[in-house]
Amino acid sequence: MILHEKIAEQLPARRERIKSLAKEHADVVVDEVTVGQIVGGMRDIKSLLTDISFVDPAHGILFRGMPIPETLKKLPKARGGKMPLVGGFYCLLMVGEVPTREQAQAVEAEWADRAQVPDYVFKVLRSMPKETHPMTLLSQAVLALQNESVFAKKYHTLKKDVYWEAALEDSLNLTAKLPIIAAYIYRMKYFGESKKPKYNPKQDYGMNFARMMKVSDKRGYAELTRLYFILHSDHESGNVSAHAMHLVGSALSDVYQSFSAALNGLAGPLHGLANQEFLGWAIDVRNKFGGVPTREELYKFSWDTLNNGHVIPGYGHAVLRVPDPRFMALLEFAKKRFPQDELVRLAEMVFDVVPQVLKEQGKAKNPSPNVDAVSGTLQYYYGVREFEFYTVLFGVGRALGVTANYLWARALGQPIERPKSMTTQMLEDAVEKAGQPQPV
Ligand code: NMX
Ligand code: MLT
Repeated sequence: MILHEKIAEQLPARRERIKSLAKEHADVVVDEVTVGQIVGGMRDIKSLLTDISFVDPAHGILFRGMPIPETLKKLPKARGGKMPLVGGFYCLLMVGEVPTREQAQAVEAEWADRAQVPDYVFKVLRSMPKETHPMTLLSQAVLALQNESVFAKKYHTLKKDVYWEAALEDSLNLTAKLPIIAAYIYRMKYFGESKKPKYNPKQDYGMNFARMMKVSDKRGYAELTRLYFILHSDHESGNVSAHAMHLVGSALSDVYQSFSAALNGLAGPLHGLANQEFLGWAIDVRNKFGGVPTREELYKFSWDTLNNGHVIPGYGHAVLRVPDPRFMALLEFAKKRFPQDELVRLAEMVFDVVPQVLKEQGKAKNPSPNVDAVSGTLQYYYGVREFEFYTVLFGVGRALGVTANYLWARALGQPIERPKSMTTQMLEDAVEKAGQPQPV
């Protein structure tokens, strides 16, 4: 299998580099920690190791060193489309090389072979109350699948240096099954259907998902799906979902247990749920003004949101200091295909007005949009109008990045994560020692 071969080939050199850093250069200082960072959510503390992606505050995401336009350009494309095969992108994340078409198709074929979901998973989903949030359903389905974990089953017989092989099996199995589970949740929850979606090995990952969702591809939903999964895959390791995956995985919990935890973090309104929140906010604007409002009306509406103590969803970021290039890529997709759509025009106007409002308020360090300020708008255009479902789509994409990280963490023998905590008194003592007046 292509991923197995490539990773095995790269491993000796990668392990040597980590060994050398850990043994010979362990005392080199790369960062220092301030009281503000400890009190303020560990912001910007450089303390995680990954080679899968990096977020440059001024330029945004780099997947294996490549910005979005280069990534989309270089990867082999899906048949009849302009967007890359998701299988090729997964290969890039996993092994750090742009794959050939054959290699990309080999990953797609791996997924097709593994695309069966055991009946008990669907049973778990059907047994839940109707109003259960789709992110809860997705997380439960993933946790139910833990029963299938190759890593968990073999754990007692495996030596540490081959953990990654079982992790790769679990990663491929999970990512193969997720589109089926997500589409099942969608059709079950919103259309009352209980028929299990069937993966077609002749179609790629993106087209399979579009078809299983029963969203017509006439206007290019499979293309959006490919782009959507790629853009949402990874955002370095410190964001809540990636970090949750890494943290739980560091206890040698398997891919399913770790990813279920990641999804629970993604389900928070300050993280992945913001796509649902943004679209709800945009629809409120549209309903209140009977369409796209004037700039003045939107300006006042935005201030009212802030004055009522709410955040403006889809705006701001903990790391980025420019408009999120994922937002720009999705907006470009929409403007090329359906520029006149009312919600696209509204998203553009929000992009024009809200940064000014946030700057005037003077609190947000980054007044620009993040990926969530337009992603739901595109889904809505294609007929996926159930906002609550949008974070599930984020989750299917996020699995690609966090499983690649999980795999390399096991391959490189990354240890259990265990930062040190301090008491308030200890921080006050540190302030005093630094010669600053004691806080009240
Ligand atoms: N609307 C109103 N206030 C905001 C916003 C916003 N969009 N963004 C930041 N602020 C406030 C923030 O609440 C904080 O206020 P306070 O001092 O009263 O606690 C202040 O500005 C400083 O926050 P920052 O340091 O700029 O941002 P932080 O790193 O703490 O948080 C987010 C980052 C993304 C959580 C924050 O910008 C936010 O809540 N945005 C809206 C929700 C959102 O879009 N989340 C999705 C993030 C991307 N994703 O997909 O995960
Ligand atoms: C993400 O994609 O995880 C979000 O943009 C949040 C982050 O990077 O902090």
